Amino acid sequence: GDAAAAGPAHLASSPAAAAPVAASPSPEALSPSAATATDTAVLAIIEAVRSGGDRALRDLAARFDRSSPERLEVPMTAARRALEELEATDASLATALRLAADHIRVFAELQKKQFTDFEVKLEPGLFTGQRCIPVERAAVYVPAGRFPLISTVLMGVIPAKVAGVDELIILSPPLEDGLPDRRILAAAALAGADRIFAVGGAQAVAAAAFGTESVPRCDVIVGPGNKYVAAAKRLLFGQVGIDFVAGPTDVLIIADGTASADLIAADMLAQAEHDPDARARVLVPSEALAQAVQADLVRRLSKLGTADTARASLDAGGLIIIYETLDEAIQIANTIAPEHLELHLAEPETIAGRLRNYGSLFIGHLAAEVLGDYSAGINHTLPTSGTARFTGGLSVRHFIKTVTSLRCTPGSGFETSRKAAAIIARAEGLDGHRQSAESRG
Ligand code: HSO
Ligand code: ZN
Repeated sequence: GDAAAAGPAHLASSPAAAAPVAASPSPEALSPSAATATDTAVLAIIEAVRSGGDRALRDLAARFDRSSPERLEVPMTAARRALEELEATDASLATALRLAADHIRVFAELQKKQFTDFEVKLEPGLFTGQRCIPVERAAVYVPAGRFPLISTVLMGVIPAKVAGVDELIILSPPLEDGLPDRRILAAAALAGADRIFAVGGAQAVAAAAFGTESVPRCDVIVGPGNKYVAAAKRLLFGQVGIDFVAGPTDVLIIADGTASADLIAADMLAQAEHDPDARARVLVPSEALAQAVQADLVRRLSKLGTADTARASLDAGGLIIIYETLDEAIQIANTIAPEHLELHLAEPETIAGRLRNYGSLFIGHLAAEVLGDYSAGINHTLPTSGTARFTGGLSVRHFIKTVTSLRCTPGSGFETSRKAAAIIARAEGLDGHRQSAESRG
């Protein structure tokens, strides 16, 4: 099909004849190529934190954050006080957060049910088992750059606590007063976080990976962040577990003739306003709908509080693509592997089964991504930059290890397995293995 104009008309992105059917571009932080400038800077930060501990954290905060607090740990009493203040001063936000938290918790509890322990007798004398063990300590990184992502606290903390993590810590950059955003603190108390640290950036990831005098060493670190945070997670993976390496957020909408141009524009802008690097794209069946979306984008941009960022994003990579057949649209969606995939279709269920690469699927005209971002119960920490090809979003599974066990008793199954082991060991030339198996005869 043809690719129509990108972004609002007055932003004059080039109408490309060749449809951009390539996978989402890999941002620098995801690139496996040689060390980038970001990597080099982050490696220096990692090394500083590893060798310098708290002192390095304070130095780095003085360089990169809005303040450098002497005391890195924020007492939970401060978070509980922030929650009480929120209840008093903005009861509707407190109530909305509680409703969101309830939905996220119910959903996470259902996910948890899929993790079951078992031991099965494969053969007489041969018992194999699985146990699902939560990690001891996990960290949720909560960015506070462009916007304070209050909802990200709920999305990280609740699945971890439902998974059964003993200690869940939050890491978030300090504001001018040395504390993270009050609403982040309130959400942390509401979600059930155990400890909070006013530490941000790549240094926060390094602190949780190694441990410092103040910050305890964590087994897993999850959550979104800028390219420095993303690079730190990628570079420290192996030393510590991570959810995935997050890049800029993106949405793809598949529309048909029943779609509302205005709702498409609204949803594209809800994505574009996150970041100039955020990507909002729509697949439409007709030139007429493409023009209508274009017009609605322009109209909505003129009264959008975050228009500057949204316009920058649409200018850089907003796309309205005209498809010929729904099959083609499905193929494009599977190639792009969007973080969020919205189906503005009369009968979305008929194609849902053929879509395979996405972080979250939003089915039908009413299922706006923003409900998933905040309050519907599904997680908003999702694979970006085409990584939905190989992973889903944050869930209880990121906080649970599936470990296995073997128990043997005298019996025919034990005997045949033992003899097979000896034969395979001989073939591999591993004489010690063979002897270990044969010695049990
Ligand atoms: N769309 C973001 C999540 C978010 N939106 C947080 C608003 N707050 C990435 O999925
Ligand atoms: Zn969002």
